[in-house]
Amino acid sequence: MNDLSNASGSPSPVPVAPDPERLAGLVRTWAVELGFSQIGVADVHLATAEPGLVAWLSAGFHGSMGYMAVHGLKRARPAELVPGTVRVITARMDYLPRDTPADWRAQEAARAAQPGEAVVSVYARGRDYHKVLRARLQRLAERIAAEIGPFGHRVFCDSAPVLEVELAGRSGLGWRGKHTLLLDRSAGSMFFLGELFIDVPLPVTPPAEAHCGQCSACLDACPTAAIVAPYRVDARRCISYLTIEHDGPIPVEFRTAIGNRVYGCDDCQRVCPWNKFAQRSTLPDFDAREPLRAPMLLALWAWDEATFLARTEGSPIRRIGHARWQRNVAVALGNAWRETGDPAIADALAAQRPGASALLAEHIDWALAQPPCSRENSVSATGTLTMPSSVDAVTSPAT
Ligand code: B12
Ligand code: SF4
Ligand code: SF4
Repeated sequence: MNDLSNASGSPSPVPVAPDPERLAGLVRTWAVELGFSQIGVADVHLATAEPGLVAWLSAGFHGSMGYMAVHGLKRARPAELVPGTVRVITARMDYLPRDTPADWRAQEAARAAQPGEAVVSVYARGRDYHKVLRARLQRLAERIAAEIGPFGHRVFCDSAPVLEVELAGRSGLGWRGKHTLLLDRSAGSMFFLGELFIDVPLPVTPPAEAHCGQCSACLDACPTAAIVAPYRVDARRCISYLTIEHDGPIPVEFRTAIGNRVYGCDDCQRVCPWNKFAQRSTLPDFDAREPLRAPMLLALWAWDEATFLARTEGSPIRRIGHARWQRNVAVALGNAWRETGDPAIADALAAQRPGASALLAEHIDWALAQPPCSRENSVSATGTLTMPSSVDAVTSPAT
């Protein structure tokens, strides 16, 4: 099996598929067998996407995601990234857990409004998608090789400078919504994207028609106004960036809006009318793991580093590390403290203040400084009316 980037020895001629149409049909069948919902074939000419990428970077919308800037326009030039590439097989895989109820969007909205509960983005409740998609794309490549012989290829899933949404859109996997994600009439947007760069000239598949129309639900719903205009996301404002990608303190201006989201955000997708049609995964991999299905904030706050590592084994959450995780939970607890006035929250925050890192200590202090709702009428994280047990913990956190 050749890897385009690692080809060694004398250059082999670009293989020509015996019958490109027939091969494309076979690839489609194998992809579905491997758990993909749809595949397309894109060419490698993304020149018209370059000005948008440049404008986004120039505006500084990537924030501290240095990896978005460092490769420059290579991100829009697949044949520069992997010489020899003439086509990109694009693939999408649905990720709603198999037991997702019909009213999942209403249930997610309800959870987001429960301050004592923690919300982990739906995509991150099961196995790390990078591993799932890459392994299955590799198996797809092996089946192609078994049919046509060795060919140049390389698989990607959110792992390299690749304009994944652009490639998928051009090859008909859906249209770009105003929130910038790809969506499809029969599948909404709750799917991941992956690619197989190949040196085989398969026939390209045409783009899909856009169906956002006059809708602006995603822009209106974004808690931090991160979708600054249709098709433009300022990542620095996005809760997904702030809770996952961003290291260091979360800017104070966004902390209240983060609410109880401790990892990622689904709001712009949850409100999208097309996600009525979002599909369940056919694989068990994305089933929600128990500690992340419907966690309470105080339970997550009690995780020490060893517990964090054990509970997030094989999950995408693991890569943010325990320090960022605690930072996120502290913000959510601050919001819960303000909303509920539940003294158990203030006590738990104060208990971790001694010995906290400078980063965490600052977030705990912020959380404890939130003006809690009326003490007389406060509702605890467990839903019962309550009175504070420790006002000291609120007004003078242990230092
Ligand atoms: C960086 C990144 C992020 C960043 C920035 C998001 C963004 N919109 O760029 C952050 C951390 C915020 C993020 C969040 C999320 N992400 Co993300 N992310 C990526 C990543 C790695 C690169 C995206 C990228 O190239 N951005 C660069 C900008 C330039 O691209 P763009 O926004 O698509 O913009 C195009 C146009 O809109 C236009 N444009 C944009 N801005 C501007 C500005 C001006 C002035 C002009 C003229 C034009 C213009 O030009 C661009 C080129 O055509 C991709 C994986 C990949 N390698 O592609 C995943 C990816 C896009 N993310 C994904 C997911 C699932 C998410 C989240 C839903 C996760 C979550 N639940 O928390 C959220 C959704 C937030 C959102 N509304 O975008 C999936 C999306 C799958 C799908 N159905 O589309 C991807 C494809 C990963 C994957 N392999 O599945 N993500
Ligand atoms: S993921 Fe959340 S914060 Fe980011 S753009 Fe969508 S709604 Fe806004
Ligand atoms: S919410 Fe509306 S505007 Fe946003 S992506 Fe969905 S259909 Fe398009």
